[in-house]
Amino acid sequence: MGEYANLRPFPSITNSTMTNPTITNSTITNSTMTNPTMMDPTMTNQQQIQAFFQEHGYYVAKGVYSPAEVRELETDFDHIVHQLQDSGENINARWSGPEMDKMDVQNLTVLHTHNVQQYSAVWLRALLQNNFLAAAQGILGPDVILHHTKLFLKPSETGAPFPMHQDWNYFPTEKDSMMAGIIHVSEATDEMGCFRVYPGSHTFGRVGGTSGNSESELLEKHPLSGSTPLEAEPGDVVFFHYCLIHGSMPNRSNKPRKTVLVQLHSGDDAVEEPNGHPNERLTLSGWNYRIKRSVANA
Ligand SMILES: O=C(O)CCC(=O)C(=O)O
Repeated sequence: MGEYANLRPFPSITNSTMTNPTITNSTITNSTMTNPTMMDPTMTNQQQIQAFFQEHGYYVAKGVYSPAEVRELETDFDHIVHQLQDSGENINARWSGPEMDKMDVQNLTVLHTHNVQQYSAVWLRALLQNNFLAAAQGILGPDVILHHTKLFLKPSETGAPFPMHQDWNYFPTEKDSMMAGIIHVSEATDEMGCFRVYPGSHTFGRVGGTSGNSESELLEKHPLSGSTPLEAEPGDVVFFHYCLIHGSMPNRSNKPRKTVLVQLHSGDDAVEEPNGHPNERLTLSGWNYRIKRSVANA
């Protein structure tokens, strides 16, 4: 990762002593996922996260979820995948377009669903976990709103790539605060098709034609092959701004890449309407200053 490597491992943040109960087979067990203590006591670190993010457009938060939490998350990740496979629905979210046509990827797949929190309480609690929220607050401030989540399973050897693109094309927000945190349930090495970025490219702002589905002058100059791989371990979260140019290579390894992307914006921002993308509008911390009765009632 060279000069763009993470500043330092994510610090441990005091956890609330209150744990959430999970009901499994009629017995109540305590989940390892904890409730958020809203503000991170290590403010210095939040300022460092914000400074790094503002300059580079991304931040790799190390060890956000403990090994015990990752085990729970992986169990429910796999459960969701089995339910998807049993559903008979089309669950292959491989992209199309000229950039994909240039790569020989017709037989590759990426398994996908939106909104893992609609399947699993463990995943719902993961969005409220202390370290995750503290890092998100470092970037967005105290008010953090969930837009949607996305599960991606890139199967071993046949995992599809994502062409380079900017995400603002899909759900532009009035103040451009929208960003994502990719929760890594498995490791993601370069060979496994880890997330790749052009550091600092978020400073270009919104550039037209960068959805990744069509030819683009900017994306021609920023090919997947020249991007910086952000390798990650289970429990790490890669945050990135929605104007950052990003994508990923195929998974050519013998291990599956398992991630859940969490799309977030600040509480004083809102998606420009009309917009048909799934939007949960869930306040994960602080306040949503933009919600209205007519929207909440819809
Ligand atoms: O998970 C990845 O490798 C990339 C996902 C992505 O680019 C996206 O969902 O916008």
